[in-house]
Amino acid sequence: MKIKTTAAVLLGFLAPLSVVSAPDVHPIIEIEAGYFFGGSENGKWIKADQAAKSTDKKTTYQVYSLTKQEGQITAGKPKSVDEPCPDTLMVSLSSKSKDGVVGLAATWNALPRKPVIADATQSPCVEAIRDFLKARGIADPKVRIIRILRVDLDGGDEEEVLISATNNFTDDKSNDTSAAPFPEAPIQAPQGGSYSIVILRRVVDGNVQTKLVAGEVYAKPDESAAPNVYDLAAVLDLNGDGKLEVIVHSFYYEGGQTTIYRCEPDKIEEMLSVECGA
Ligand SMILES: [Ca+2]
Ligand SMILES: [Ca+2]
Repeated sequence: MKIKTTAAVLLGFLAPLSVVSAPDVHPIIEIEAGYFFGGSENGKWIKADQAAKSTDKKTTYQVYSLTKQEGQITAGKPKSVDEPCPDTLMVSLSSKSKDGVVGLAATWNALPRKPVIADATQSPCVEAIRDFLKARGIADPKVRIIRILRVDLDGGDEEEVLISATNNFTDDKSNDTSAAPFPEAPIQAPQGGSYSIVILRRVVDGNVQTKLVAGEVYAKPDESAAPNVYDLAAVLDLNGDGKLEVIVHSFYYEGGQTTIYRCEPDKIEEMLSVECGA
């Protein structure tokens, strides 16, 4: 009887210490390989090595694809990928997810406004890509749009438009402006006129503004370059501030990278990124 009382008193005394040490970090993972981006805490972005310290042994992530929530997945604590990328952290996932792109351990809805995949032959978008490439030095651009996504990123009145376009003149025979199949990363150095870009169009002060989120444009051939293909992977609110970030996946013939961009009207900035390549 006496021993029991002592134990209870001791536990009551120790309990508050463990509660104080639990931080409110919301980790983010890439689903395909299990790479660990880091996370956010009260809306602030936390880098991977820092966020990994406050991740539990077992974490439940909400899985999101390009257009919807795909259920949940659990994962262990992040560990180094080791060779060839010891600086990248990864988790082992409880199951596979076919369409899942990003996992987020948080209670807020990361898709408060659903993106809509639009017809990739829309002429204002084709014109916008043509003008963008001309301004980057390609005299007669061969416009090849892969995807057009409409979504209100900031929760204002206007919808924004995201466009991914890639033309590396590889051997698929799709014509200039039709919805092209998803391209492979070429092994050859880029020809002049090659590009792979993700563009954001939004209305700012009554005018349509066109900005590069990520990509590469080769006005001239470049023998030293291994061209990357850039794809619009997801559009999610990953830090809980109500604004959607744009997630871009890029890859070349022996590696890849996935990056979370914050897209404000005045500035597009990289927040967190994971990568691995040979
Ligand atoms: Ca908007
Ligand atoms: Ca956000």
